[in-house]
Amino acid sequence: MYKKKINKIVLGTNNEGKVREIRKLLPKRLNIDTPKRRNISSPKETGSTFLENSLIKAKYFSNKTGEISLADDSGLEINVLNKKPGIYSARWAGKNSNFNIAIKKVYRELKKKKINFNKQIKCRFVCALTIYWPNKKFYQSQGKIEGTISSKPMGKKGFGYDPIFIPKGYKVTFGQMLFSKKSKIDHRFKAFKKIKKFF
Ligand code: ITT
Repeated sequence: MYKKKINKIVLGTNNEGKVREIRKLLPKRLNIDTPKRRNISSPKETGSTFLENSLIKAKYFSNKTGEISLADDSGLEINVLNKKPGIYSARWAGKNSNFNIAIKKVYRELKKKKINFNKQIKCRFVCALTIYWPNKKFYQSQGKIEGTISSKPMGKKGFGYDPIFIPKGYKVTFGQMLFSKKSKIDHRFKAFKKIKKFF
């Protein structure tokens, strides 16, 4: 099964930011479809880990379409918040996926813990990817990037929590970084490197 390169795929995500970034990681020759184009909404994420939730999504979209699906479950883990928002990263933004709300919540929760921004607030982005074939076989990978939370949101590039995440070794947030740079160091790229062989 794995010997044959994948030519066609349904991305198992309804997040436009992810669609944009995953598209750029995949080869140009690949035929890429999206649930949005087919009017399929996302399943409930009932898992307790990134890997479980990415499997739920990949399996769901493959079953719905009869195609091979690639799904991403990702999020931001903040050490002093006991790894929250973690798998709840999207849910912190509410029904309308408003990341101003999610980012405000991060600062509110840090304030509750009386966090001093002179100290580094350690965190990481995690990305779990699952490729699910219609014959029910699947393959998973995970990638992480360590970093810190910036004292205020900076930059308008990227999506989600990018304006508050400063990757380790850098002085700017993902929100200030060109995608051509982010996409060579981030959690999604690291997870994708491990499944690249299928494409
Ligand atoms: P799908 O389930 O349809 O893929 P979602 O937004 O609900 O979309 P997740 O459950 O995986 O996806 O939530 C992950 C959230 O974590 C996502 O909404 C982003 O806000 C955030 N996130 C993940 N990767 C990110 C990145 O590279 N930059 C900024 N935020 C990111």
